[in-house]
Amino acid sequence: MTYDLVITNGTIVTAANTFRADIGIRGERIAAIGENLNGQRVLDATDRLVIPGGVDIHVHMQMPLAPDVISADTFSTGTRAAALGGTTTIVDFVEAKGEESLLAALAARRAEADPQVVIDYALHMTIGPRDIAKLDEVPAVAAAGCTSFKLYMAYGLRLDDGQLLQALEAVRDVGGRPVIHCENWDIICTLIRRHLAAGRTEPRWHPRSRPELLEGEAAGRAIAIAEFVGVPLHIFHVSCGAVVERIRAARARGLPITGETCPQYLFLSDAAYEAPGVEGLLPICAPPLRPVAEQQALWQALAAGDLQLVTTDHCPFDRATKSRGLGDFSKTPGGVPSIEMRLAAVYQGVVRGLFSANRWVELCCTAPARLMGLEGKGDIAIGMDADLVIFDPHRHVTLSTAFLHENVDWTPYEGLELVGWPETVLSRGEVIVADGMCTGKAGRGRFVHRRSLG
Ligand code: DUC
Ligand code: ZN
Repeated sequence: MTYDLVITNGTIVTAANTFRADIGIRGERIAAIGENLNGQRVLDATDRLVIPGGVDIHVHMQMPLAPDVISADTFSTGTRAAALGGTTTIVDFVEAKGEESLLAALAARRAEADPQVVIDYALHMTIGPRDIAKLDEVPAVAAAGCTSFKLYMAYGLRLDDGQLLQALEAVRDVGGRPVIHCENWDIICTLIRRHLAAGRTEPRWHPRSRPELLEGEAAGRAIAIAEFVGVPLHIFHVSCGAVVERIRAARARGLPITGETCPQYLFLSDAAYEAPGVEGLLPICAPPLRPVAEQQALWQALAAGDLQLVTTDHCPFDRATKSRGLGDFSKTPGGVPSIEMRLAAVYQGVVRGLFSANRWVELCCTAPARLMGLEGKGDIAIGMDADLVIFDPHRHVTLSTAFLHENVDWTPYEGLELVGWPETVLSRGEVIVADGMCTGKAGRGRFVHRRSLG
């Protein structure tokens, strides 16, 4: 039996196991895992780890924040950077405009993404305050393969607690998965007003307007409402121990609550906001970067199972756009680029002896795929999509804007040294990254149609 492609001599790492075997690929799928497999094409993975393609369930490509402010990576540039970093599936967002129906917004977002994506993708449907009147569309949205729903407790899309209740009930009724941005918006607005009125306009006042304690409070409130409704809840971009504690306590009571953190919270701190001029504005994101002690709490939570996965919240803006916040930090578009470095970044937990390579795969590939119902993704088994990464665990890289491929003129990780980097990346059996180049064609990626959870 000859396979289209065989990966040989590698160490396969899944969330559950580590073992030596060849992988035989036929067409788009894994067809065999065994010894001495024959392939028309053979990739030698000697001294390399072979893992499932990364799954990043929180990214914002070409996201419009205002008519003239849009996140800098298109679906084309962003998925190319993702692929080069070993990510083969992303989940982005749909936001309906005004009175636009949710289904029309889904179709429009797919029309933007489909011709551009290099890797496979799915979409979360955002339910903002104007969408509460459209909740009768939620079953049709789920039937269209969009089974997760984004809820905000901050920004213009913020839902009040009554609206949160209604949205969570609608998502529960279709067996969907709500995902949520937890912050206390009323207090943030009051603190920002107070700081600006007192002339405190520099970026160092950004984290002081969005306290850890109240990110924890918002998460606790969201968990309580979800418990009351009887629906699972996934908490986005956990930045601090105050939220970890809420998640841990809820899970200890058997509630289906999950949480993620992101590389920016694991590697950066609020000291970055002290830099002068636009440099201090660049790392503005929400929740904000926290004191360095919180990094330890987050790494520990990943190791202990109190946080279940790592995403990026990839949402880059170039320096010129970020400089809108000069003289008023609150006018800075929020978001940082992380999509390309995520897999290698989390591997540092293995390098530092904090958790196993299996846990790394679980955090970056398997858990996100399972949570989001991305069938065929996030694992290495016969019948799964042949989304695979040959990872060089020994390569030393120093991150820089020049090294990375995100469509921005800066990176918050300039000079960060990592051990381990993806070498070869396959998406549905096609080699799309080799020798540091992405050769996957725009539009080859597919929308992943998901089923409801229950
Ligand atoms: N936070 C950010 O910093 N950017 C994108 C959206 C978000 O919630
Ligand atoms: Zn986000």
